[in-house]
Amino acid sequence: MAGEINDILKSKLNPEHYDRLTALDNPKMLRFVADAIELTNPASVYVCTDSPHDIAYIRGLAIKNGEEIPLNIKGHTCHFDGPKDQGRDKANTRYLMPAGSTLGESLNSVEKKAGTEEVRDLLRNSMAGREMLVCFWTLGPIGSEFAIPCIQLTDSPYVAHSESILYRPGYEQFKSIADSPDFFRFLHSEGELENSISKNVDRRRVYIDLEDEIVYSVNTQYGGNTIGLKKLALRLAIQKASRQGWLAEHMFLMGVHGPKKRVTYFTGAFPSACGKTSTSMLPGQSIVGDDIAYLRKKEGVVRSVNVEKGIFGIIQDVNPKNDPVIHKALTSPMEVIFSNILLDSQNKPHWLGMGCEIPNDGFNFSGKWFKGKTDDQGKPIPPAHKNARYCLSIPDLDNCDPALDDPKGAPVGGIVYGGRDSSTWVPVEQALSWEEGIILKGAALESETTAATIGKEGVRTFNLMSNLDFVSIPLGKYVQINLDFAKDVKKLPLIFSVNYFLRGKDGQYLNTMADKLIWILWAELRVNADVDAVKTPTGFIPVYDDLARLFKENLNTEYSRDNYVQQFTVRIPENLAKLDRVEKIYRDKVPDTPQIVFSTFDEARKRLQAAAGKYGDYISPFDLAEK
Ligand code: SPV
Ligand code: MN
Repeated sequence: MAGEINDILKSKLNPEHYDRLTALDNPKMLRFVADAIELTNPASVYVCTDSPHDIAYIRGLAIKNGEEIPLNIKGHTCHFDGPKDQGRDKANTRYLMPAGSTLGESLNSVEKKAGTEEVRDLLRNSMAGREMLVCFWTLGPIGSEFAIPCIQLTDSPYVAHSESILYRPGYEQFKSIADSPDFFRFLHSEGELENSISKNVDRRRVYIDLEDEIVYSVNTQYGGNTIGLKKLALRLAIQKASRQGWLAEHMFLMGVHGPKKRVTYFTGAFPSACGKTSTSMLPGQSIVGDDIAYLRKKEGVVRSVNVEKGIFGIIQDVNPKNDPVIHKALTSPMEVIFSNILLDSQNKPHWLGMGCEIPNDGFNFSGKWFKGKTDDQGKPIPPAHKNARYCLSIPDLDNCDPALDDPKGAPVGGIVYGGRDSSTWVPVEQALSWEEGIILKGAALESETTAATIGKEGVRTFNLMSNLDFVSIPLGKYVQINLDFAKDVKKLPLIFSVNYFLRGKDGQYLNTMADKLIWILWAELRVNADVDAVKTPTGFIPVYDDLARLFKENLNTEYSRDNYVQQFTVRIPENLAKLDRVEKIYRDKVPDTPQIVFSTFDEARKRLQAAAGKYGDYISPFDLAEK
């Protein structure tokens, strides 16, 4: 180790922690830590190993410094982010790009030298008077080909505590990589605090250095901006995957339970707050992961892992009826961090849609809260934020799938793309082929914005593969890589779209929340060739009788022919308008769009026009079923 690095480490680490760090003997890692110490100037440095003692220390620190409040149930704590720090900050999240190179205008970037200087200036002395935590975690199952070692430096014990719940340990894993330079690095500081929240959110930055695989994050606490291994790592992983021929996706991974105890694994990509977690938690099914999956090909089979082992999920609408498994976990003694909920005077958490009355006062992200409280613009402050979350470990759930820690990953039978679409897509549909699935389902995905990101809600936005916020390569290349992933696969996963948010003429939702179970069970039957389907201009949809049976058997409800017609009518004008909108984005903003994208749009358009000529603009599925 270079003398200078050693001197820096010795100046801030006591002998025990110095020994812990240097036991890893990885020059690149030691240099990173020393540089961050010099830059952020912490009062002390704590090196966290995988031991329960160290995790308990971090948790205790979060409580001691006021970032977490212990609640009445054993293992439960609560954390608040500031009123202006309640979601991912897309505008201030940028890729550091070397001068002259670009990712295209759809992705936010800043010139690397200037951007690095800017973010390092904000990080300078940011840890003064505080302890730097040095944590090691692993993305993916330990010892697997999917695994990526990571180091997180942070002055927020809340961030480190969340990571201990969400990720597999990495200290011992780091020993096994010896002096390899191949790992992700994250440096985070919450910056100056006021009442335990980041004060200078106007200077919040999340800067991603794809070349050096480092992410800097400063002046923020919200998990999506700070938890390195979550969306910060996903952006690095997409770039890495593109070089190595695998996929890093914003996807759940779940076991769907078919007839005769058959389990078929599905991945599913949905934009934030559009039903991804609730799908992976459906009753009778088993969860591997709810947010980020890596996919690789092994001997002609697509296999996938959850890179996490926990859930940082939206708590709104979690209630005994909609999400019994999560609800039970949130009311049982186990490790849970609630964030941005309402705390009552008994230190009990409350949230929107929890299925019972919410108190008229308490404490929330705005401080002391009372019914009728307004913000600085006179807008009512809700009791709990719409993006309030819970953080817990999947092995603590009753429905944890045994594949969670399988180093080989689970074989993928189906891939689902879903968005918040009030007008166009039917509730479930199988793509006509892999190419059509990637292009007309994944790459054409649009969704109405939600509270998970800062900005206006309900705006229809293009969001290819539900991954636009995280893609770190030119978009055309990303689509091509997805198309090419089919090469050498013996049995391709089937691709489906789902839409839980379709509305009728009266503006009412056409489905209940429970219906999504039926769509995924139908998809499972399709993957296993157990049911026929109706061919429409946009894909294969269920036959009425199959749905009626699935509704009866699984939800004990009568599924009427009228429901089927309303939900599965092919809406030609809406589909054509959607193709036009999305095509325009590719033509105007994605110069490297593969030609096949345009030809596939053309074919889809022709099919829609031909069908309209024959049956009219709104085509009942029964008309097509008879053919
Ligand atoms: C999402 O917004 O997609 C999440 C939560 O999963 S986070 O990215 O951490 O904000
Ligand atoms: Mn997500």
